[in-house]
Amino acid sequence: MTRVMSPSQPWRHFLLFQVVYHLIQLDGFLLLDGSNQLKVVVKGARGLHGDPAGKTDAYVKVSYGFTTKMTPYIEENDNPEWNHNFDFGKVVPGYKLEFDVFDKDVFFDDWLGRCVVPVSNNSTESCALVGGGTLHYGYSIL
Ligand SMILES: [Ca+2]
Ligand SMILES: [Ca+2]
Repeated sequence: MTRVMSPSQPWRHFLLFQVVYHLIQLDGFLLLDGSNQLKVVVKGARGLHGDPAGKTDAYVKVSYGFTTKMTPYIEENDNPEWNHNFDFGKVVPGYKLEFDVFDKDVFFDDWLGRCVVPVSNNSTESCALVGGGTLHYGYSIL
């Protein structure tokens, strides 16, 4: 008597894993291979409150899709000026640009707030941070 092998549970999990993995890969590939050039500038911030004693040691993380970039941090300054340019290369439009502002500390950096903007055309903007203060930035997508 012949026994027909049916896919067992682990095998199905493996197939599902393969499908999800390739979808993630595809998304990453599309992001790299997009048609629009995205450039971002982190200008500066005003009125940050990162440290109870002393001034803020601020830096900004900028994310688009799966890509995250970071400014250097500026020591002891509640009004830092980065004027830092980021070239995200060719991207697929439609994602939101995220700016997260942090205060660098010895052990755990403080998160000071986030700005989230849908990317369309070119813009210079600012946004209020939950931790106090304002972030100034710009972007262009061509
Ligand atoms: Ca702090
Ligand atoms: Ca600090």
